Amino acid sequence: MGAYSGEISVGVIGTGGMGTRHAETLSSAVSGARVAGVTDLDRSRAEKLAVSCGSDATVFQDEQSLIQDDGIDAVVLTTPDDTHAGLVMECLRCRKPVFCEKPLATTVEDARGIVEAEAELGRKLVQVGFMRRYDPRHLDVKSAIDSGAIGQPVLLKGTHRNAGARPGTSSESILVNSAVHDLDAARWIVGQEIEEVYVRGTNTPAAPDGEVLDLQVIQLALGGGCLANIEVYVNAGYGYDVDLEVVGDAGTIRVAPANAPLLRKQRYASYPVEGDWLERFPAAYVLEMQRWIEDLHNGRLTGPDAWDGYISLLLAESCISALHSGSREPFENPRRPELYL
Ligand code: ISE
Repeated sequence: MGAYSGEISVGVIGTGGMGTRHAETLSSAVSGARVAGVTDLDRSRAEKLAVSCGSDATVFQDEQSLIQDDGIDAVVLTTPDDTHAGLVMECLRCRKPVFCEKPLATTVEDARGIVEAEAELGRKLVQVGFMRRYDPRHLDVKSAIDSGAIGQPVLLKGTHRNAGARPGTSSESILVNSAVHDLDAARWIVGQEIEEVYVRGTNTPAAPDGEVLDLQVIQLALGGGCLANIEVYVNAGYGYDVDLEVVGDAGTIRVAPANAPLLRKQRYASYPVEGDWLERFPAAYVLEMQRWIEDLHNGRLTGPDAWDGYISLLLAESCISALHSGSREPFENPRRPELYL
């Protein structure tokens, strides 16, 4: 990694919403990189994306041939969650930097395997797509906390609502697929590690499946004395909504309410609500890709790493235990290998 002689040739695996967004960002909004390869099970979609990137991108037969190709310097991985770990391991085997959409894996064992393999290599090659860390509205909150503007953080209040659950959603997958964002954001924004989790869930009338606990309330205790209360609701219906407020002993700070201006009309004041994460986080996705490419040129990754991905899955697993047991679960933070200190 590092010392690329010219533009970094990126291969994009998966051409759904996220893969398409990252490919378009790389080819139109980010300097120092180009989309050199694309692959997807749906070949015609991959062909369309290669053309729309306006480059001479190769459409690869499958993920392995893209990762192994000498013309590909780095990989963006946006396939279904349960394929991430195997493909990240293949990137590590080929010594290729990989930007992996969250979650890093779907099991703690697979995530630990990635951390061990990377630590063995002795250099970071993996970044995880926790894009809230690049969202200007979240970054404003983080800067205010870091500058001491609200004093000592004592409570974090989070909301994470999806308009509708995707087919096949289970109570557990909500924690692995969605809540990993909130677990990561909590650690990142207050700079404290989580030490205890407690989760309650309910099956709301909006849930298509009578068993799934589609609204979950996660309570956390963090090491520095801060508590957290986070709602994750995947059938909110009205739109996609991510909100965060941190209460400190000298004030509180909350992410700015919208990407759009406040409209006052017919005795109502309103902001639009986005439909999904692609609409809510456009700036974050550009900053995340731009920074990743700059870091690759500089030879040092600075974004959320395999360790963060691993910890988020360990936490999700503790949340699953808490959901099943109905009890508070202590969370013991494992010792970081030197690479992640
Ligand atoms: C989705 O997969 C995402 O990655 C979104 O960022 C997240 O907010 C949503 O809950 C997930 O389902």
